[in-house]
Amino acid sequence: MADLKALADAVIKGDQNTAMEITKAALAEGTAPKSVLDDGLIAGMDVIGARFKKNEVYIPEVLIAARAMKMAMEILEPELAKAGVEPVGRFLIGTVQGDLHDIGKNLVAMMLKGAGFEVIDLGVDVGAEKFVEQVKTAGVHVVGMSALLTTTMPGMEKTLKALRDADVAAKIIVGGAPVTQDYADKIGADGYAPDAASAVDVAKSLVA
Ligand code: B1M
Repeated sequence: MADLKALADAVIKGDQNTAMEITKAALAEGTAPKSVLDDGLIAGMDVIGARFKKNEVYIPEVLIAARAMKMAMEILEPELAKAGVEPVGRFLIGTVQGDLHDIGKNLVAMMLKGAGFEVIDLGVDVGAEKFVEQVKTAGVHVVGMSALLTTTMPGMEKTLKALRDADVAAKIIVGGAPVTQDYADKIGADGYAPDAASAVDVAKSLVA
């Protein structure tokens, strides 16, 4: 019987080889792909997310854990698709127009994937029109916008207005170093998260 607790531990330690081996072994012996995902990989990333929030681990540990999860996911994904397992939700993310910072945005994307979301990453310098076009075509549940510059924050308000004007049902989350809950409230966002682990919590609550 595959040890999914050991799989979670391998993700927590960022041990990609062990994570891949256990994933392969679990599938070979008939463990349900959804169980490998929920009880192994996501369980491990949940622990990393909680520790990151409490400042018990830092960005490098999160990136290493996310990398181990990603490697195991490459083995697991085809089996999840065969089994018809749906993602928790579809999340569209991008850094707003004029802004080239992507380290935090990438971290948010990794943590969301770690929590079972399908993530569409539009990259950096994303204009309102592109957000709207993608939300309309990709069946998105949550839109996430990141900004690191006070000068690009108004791009969030502009994009949010364009999304509301386009009458899309997707919920909208904003974040990034200069962004605050007050600002999110002021522009009418559905959610704000100060860090990547909180972004996962907010996204989960919005799709629940
Ligand atoms: Co720039 N930069 N930068 N920069 N840069 C800052 C942001 C700055 C604070 C530095 C400073 O002056 N002290 C300052 C902004 C000042 C301001 O507006 N308040 C600044 C500036 C001015 C600039 C330029 C204008 C500099 C210039 O050219 N004169 C220029 C702008 C370029 C542009 O975007 N058009 C510029 C360029 C760059 C680099 C390209 C050199 C590089 C970016 C590389 C990259 O991202 N690929 C860079 C960097 C690295 C920084 C600092 C040093 C680090 C940012 C970072 O990655 N932090 C930064 C100073 C600092 O923060 N110490 C600075 C780590 C990252 C994990 O944190 O992105 O905050 P962060 O993400 C967090 C949370 O904010 C949150 O979760 C993450 C982790 O938990 N989060 C979200 C982020 N997005 C979220 C979305 C969510 C939810 C949570 O929901 C969707």
